[in-house]
Amino acid sequence: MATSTSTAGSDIAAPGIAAADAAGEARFAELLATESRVEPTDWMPAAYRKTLVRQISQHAHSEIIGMQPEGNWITRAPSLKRKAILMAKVQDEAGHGLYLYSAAQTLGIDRETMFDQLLTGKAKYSSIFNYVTPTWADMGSIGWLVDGAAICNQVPLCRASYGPYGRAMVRICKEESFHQRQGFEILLELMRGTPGQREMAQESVNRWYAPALMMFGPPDDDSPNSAQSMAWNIKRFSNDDLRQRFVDMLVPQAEVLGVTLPDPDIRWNEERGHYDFGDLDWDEFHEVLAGRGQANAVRVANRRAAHDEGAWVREAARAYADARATETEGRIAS
Ligand code: BYC
Repeated sequence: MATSTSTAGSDIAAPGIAAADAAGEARFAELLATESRVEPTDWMPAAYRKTLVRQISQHAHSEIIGMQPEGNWITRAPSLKRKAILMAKVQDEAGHGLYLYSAAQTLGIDRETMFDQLLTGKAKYSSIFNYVTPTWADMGSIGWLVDGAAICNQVPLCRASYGPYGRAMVRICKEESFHQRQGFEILLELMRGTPGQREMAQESVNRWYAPALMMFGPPDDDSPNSAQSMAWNIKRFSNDDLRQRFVDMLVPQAEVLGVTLPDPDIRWNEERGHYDFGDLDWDEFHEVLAGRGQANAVRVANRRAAHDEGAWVREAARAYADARATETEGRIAS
C-alpha cells in the first residue's frame, strides 16, 4: 500500500484529445451544470482525468484484491450451496474489476500500468481487504457490512459525471445488492443456530463493524479530495454523510439479526433524525493505509503470484490477437 498520496494516473497521456481550449472548457462546465455525462472523447481538465484514474483504478484494485478474503473460504464453505454462492460472488468481483479497469482505460491509462501501480504499492486499494477472515461468519460479515458499505458508497456513484464510470456502477450495484443480502442471510442463519454459532456471528460482527465504517474514507475535515470531487459531480455525498447513512441503515438490520453493534455510543438522536455513533480509531486506518494492516503483505504477494502465474494466458491472448490482425490485414490486402 502507498504510504503517501498516490501517484496513480499522474503521468498518463490524453487519448488523442487536444489540450485545453476555450470551447472545450465551456462545454465541460455546461455538462456539469446540466448534470450530463462527460464522455471519453469530450475535453476534460487534466486534473479531472487524473482524479478519475486514481479513484477508478483504486476501485478496480479493491475488487480484485477483495476476492482474496472470501476466496480463502471457497474450499471450506459449509455446504455445496454455500460453496456455489461464494464462488459466484467472488466471480462477480472479478467482473467488477474488469468493468472498472476498462472504464479507467477510456481515460488513457493502460491496464499493465495499473497492475504495475498496484503491485509496486503506488496505488491504493480499500483498507477493508487488509483484515483477515478466520471464521465462516466472516463471509456473512463481509456480505452484510462490507458489501453494505459498498452499496451506500456506490449507489450515488451511478450518477458520477464520467459516463463509463457511472454506467459500470449501475451493474455493479445490482450485483452488490445480492451480495449484501447473501451476507445478511448467512448471519441470520447463524444467529438462529446453536449458541456457538451465535457467538461466532457476534464475534465476527465485532471485528468488521469499525473497519467497514472506515471504508467511507477519512472524516470530511481530513479528506483532501472530497471538495473537488464533489464540485466535479464525481462524489455526490461526503465521506461522513455516507457513513451516517450506513449507520442509520445498519441499526434496524442489526435488530432483525439479533446482533449487537460494538459501539456503546449508538443511540437515536431525535433532533438530528439520525443515530449518533462513537469515534473511530483513525490511527488504525492510517496504519492500514501505510501497509501495516493484518494482511497487506500477503494480499499483494498473492496478487503478484497470480499475475506471474497468468503470464502465459496474457501471452496466448496476445499471440491470438496478433494472428487475427495479420489475417485481417491479409484479407484487406488481397
Ligand atoms: N481505503 O480525500 P479522500 C467492494 C484514501 S470494493 C484505502 O476522502 P476520496 C468489494 C484515498 O484514496 C469497495 N484508501 O479520498 C470488493 C486518498 O488517498 P489518495 C471499493 C482510502 O477518493 C470485493 C486518501 O485516503 N470502493 O466493495 O475523495 C468484495 C484521502 O481520502 C480509503 C471504492 O473504491 C479506504 N477505505 O474518497 C466485497 C469506491 N478511504 O488516493 C466488496 C470508490 C480513503 O489521494 N471510491 N482512502 O492517495 C470512493 O468512493 C472514494 O475514492 C473514497 C475515498 C470514498 C474511497
